[in-house]
Amino acid sequence: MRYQAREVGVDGRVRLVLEGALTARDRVGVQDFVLLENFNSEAAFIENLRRRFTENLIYTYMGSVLVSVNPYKDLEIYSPQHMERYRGVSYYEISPHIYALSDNTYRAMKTSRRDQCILISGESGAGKTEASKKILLYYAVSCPAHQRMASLRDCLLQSTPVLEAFGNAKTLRNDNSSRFGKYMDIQFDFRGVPVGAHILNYLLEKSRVVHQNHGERNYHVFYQLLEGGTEEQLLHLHLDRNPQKYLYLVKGNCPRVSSMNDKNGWKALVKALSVIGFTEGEVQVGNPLTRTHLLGVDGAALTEALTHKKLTANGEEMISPLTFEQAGAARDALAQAVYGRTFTWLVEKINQSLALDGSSVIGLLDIYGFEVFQHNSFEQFCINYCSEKLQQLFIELTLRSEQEEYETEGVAWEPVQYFDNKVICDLIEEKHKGIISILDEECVRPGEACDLSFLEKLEDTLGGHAHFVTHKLANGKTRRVLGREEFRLLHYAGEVNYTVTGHSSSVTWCPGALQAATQFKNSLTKLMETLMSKEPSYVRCIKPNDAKQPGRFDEVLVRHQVKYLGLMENLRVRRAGFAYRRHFEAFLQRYKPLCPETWPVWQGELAEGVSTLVQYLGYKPEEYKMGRYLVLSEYPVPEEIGVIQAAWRGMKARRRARRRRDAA
Ligand code: AOV
Ligand code: MG
Repeated sequence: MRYQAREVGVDGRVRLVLEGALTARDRVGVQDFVLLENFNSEAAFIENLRRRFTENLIYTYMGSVLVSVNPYKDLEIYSPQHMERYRGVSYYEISPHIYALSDNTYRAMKTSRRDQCILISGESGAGKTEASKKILLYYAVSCPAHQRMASLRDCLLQSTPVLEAFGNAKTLRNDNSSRFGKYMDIQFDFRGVPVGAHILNYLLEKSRVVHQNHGERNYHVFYQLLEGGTEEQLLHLHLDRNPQKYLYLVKGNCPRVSSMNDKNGWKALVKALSVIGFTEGEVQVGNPLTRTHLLGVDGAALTEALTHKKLTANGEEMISPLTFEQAGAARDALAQAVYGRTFTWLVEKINQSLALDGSSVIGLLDIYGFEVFQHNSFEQFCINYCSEKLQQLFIELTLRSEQEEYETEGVAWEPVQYFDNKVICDLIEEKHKGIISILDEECVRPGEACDLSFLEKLEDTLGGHAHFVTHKLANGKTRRVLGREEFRLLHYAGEVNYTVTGHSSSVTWCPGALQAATQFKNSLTKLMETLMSKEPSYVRCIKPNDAKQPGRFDEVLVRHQVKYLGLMENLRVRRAGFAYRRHFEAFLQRYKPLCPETWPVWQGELAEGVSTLVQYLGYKPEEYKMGRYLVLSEYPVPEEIGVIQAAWRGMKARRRARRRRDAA
């Protein structure tokens, strides 16, 4: 079986394309991995990615999945002219692009009236947030809009600089790393006009507010304010311009990032805040780490609260002073809480400015990507757990259910093997014996629960699990590579050592993590349900090197990602299978105008009508399969809107001609 892409001509007929592109294939590779001759070879897969990357072709399809490699440089491919070019065209007519995926998702929503979602995954720095911004831009700029909606469009676009200023920071992996998860529903009315949006945010990394690892920064907004704020603003806030003067900004010893301009960042933030509708007053007191009067509390009372604790002994209340460390921890906890609430408040305000329900939805998911540092704490644990869940969803939807469907449909099928990371998700979230359950139990235990007893409990319950390792070996000896306060998880994307003791007493697992983990687990479960209820499209982002450099394609690094993302398995399922499927009835209903035998009504058996139609459309026998209830095909049956419209146009023209003839 030879695989070739096809396009739909104006006459509605499917034609083979790529004849021209084939001559250039040697240089630029194939634009869809499904077209790879040697599709079982990982080397060929990576070579195809490399060739395209070298030619600045960062996007490649795998059926309807878009694979994207971070170019680490600005490419001139995102202009309004490019948007125009991708509007209404099918995947195979033009070079792969994030706009093509956005446009196809949009049209699928309009024609099928089913809610859609776009899932963007990949490790930290792979390009998820950039991809999500391009998609948002596409919808804001190229969807039809009416005058009233101009302000919505602005709010939609301006929500990004606000959330990035407060929720992104420089890490060792990414200069603009998202430290919160974001799911945005974009609401469309029945005409396909964007009318509103809603943002859900997930667990912000709060420990960063009080501590940064070497070479990392606190949230962008602090540096932006100090660099870009006017003299008056800084005076009002009692701030000094030099970030190195602040305990909360010096820990990473990294006040500047070469790829960032904090001054411009501040300008963009101020503009965005005013577009969204924040008042001047709100913007003035928005900075949480300043003096007490800005918090609206009495300074002396706050000092008292941060340096003393209330005890009850023998029914009597006593006030006793805290130690220096304890008071520091209390201050840190307060700073984190204030920052966390400020962030939640920002999201709420943004949501108010966007609120309006439509009749259908496109959901956009951009979360933190898998990350490994020298020191990994509770927050990395949550981030990597989230990444596991998203991978699980991908497996569930593309590998498992797809294969199960062939079975139900009675289509002959050679199963494709894949690594199912459910085993790791269970290890983390299972009731009673998962890591989160154990953490919860340890945290609520009366007496002084401590991080090390939590680790012991983990060892007792999970020792021997294939994906969980501590320094203790089964034979009673010690594994040297792991410390006594660490455990290692073998994640789908790699090994990570987690330290259970905090780097400061306010960032420990117990009791700092109490409730946070369970809450996070519950909100992720809900998110997965939301996503499952929609029709998904995927962007799989790949990071080409660890140096954040343009033009560098590190094969070892890329191979590792291709492996753990399950791209080869995904390709095998695509190649062997049929990416597109429709119920007989829906299929006939939609396409019957294309064929004289099925138009205006098909009287016979549904399956027979579908066969007639498919053959008329020029499909070869090996290109589609008839299941029990579904027709399955390799490629979407004629690009929907274009074809149907062409058919209707043709019919109308014929009718007009007939009328003219009759009149004459
Ligand atoms: P991430 O979202 O996947 O990481 P980003 O989207 O922030 O990664 O990308 C990291 C950096 O790579 C960006 O700041 C850009 O400099 C560059 N980049 C990514 N995509 C493109 C592109 N299409 N064109 C040009 N440059 C790009 V994290 O948020 O850390 O998981 O938590
Ligand atoms: Mg990001």
